[in-house]
Amino acid sequence: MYALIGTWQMCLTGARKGTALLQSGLPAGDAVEQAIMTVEDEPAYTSVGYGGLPDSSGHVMLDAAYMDGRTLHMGGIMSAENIRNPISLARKLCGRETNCLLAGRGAEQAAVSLGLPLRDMRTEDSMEKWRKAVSEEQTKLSAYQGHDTVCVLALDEQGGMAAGTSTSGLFMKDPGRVGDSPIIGSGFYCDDRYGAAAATGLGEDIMRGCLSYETVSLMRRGLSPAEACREALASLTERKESLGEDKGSISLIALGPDGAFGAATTLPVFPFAAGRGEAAALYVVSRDGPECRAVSQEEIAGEP
Ligand code: SD4
Repeated sequence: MYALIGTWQMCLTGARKGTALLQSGLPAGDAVEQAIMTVEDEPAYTSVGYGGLPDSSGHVMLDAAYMDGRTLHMGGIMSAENIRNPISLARKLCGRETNCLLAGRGAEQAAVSLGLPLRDMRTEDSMEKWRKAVSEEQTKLSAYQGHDTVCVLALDEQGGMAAGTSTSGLFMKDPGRVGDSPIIGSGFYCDDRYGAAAATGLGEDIMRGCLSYETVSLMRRGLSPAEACREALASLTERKESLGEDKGSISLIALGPDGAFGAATTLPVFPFAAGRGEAAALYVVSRDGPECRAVSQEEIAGEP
């Protein structure tokens, strides 16, 4: 059985490429990398890769990670500029005994020494949005304003699992700000004995609950991927509410070693792409009802 799940509607084309690779017997890592690269290369998706939205100083700074569920090795980059495909660099760093998580200039230098292409990730459109935000003195930062992380989890026919994330983080973030996406246990986790999980939303909140590790840990204790997502999310949001905070903007996806998938969200609608033994299709889950359901593209037109 092969399976794949990825965050947001923007992931659908990449997710379909990923499920096609899995169907042809390729490893989970290839499917994760291909699915995420497809989103990174598309400038219309302004939250990931090329055309990503800049930080407050006008630089597109990227966070990404990759984890191999067989070895528990991870690789990642954070606050890194000019990396054409952050997921590919993260995957290449995975497996190193040391120096697997690189920040800033070091990540850029690693891309060069590993023979990966660099690219100016700014587009006219992304710089226009930045200039407008500067002129309007925009200071409030929030997730989900056209700003979402692509997270992909895959299971291959051999039982191997992998997880990946890629994002340009919050629009107008402070220079050097890092979210959950390259942080193991928060933005992603993958252990092919129990399953994989990943998060999108406000990284500062996601990290408080180590939500991806928590989700996999609940799967280890026997919860289904959907139950584990709901339980991990509820435990953090209840705690936040007990502190007088709102639930925040958080969504979780998870995949089990049997190919079962699930998701949970604090949003009215959280779209994702998934396929179990078949090509990926679109699904949604809502904070108002726990069940994930298949939807058509028309039904969720206008959603991220
Ligand atoms: C971050 N989690 O940098 C990312 C952003 C995101 O929906 O996923 N926004 O905090």
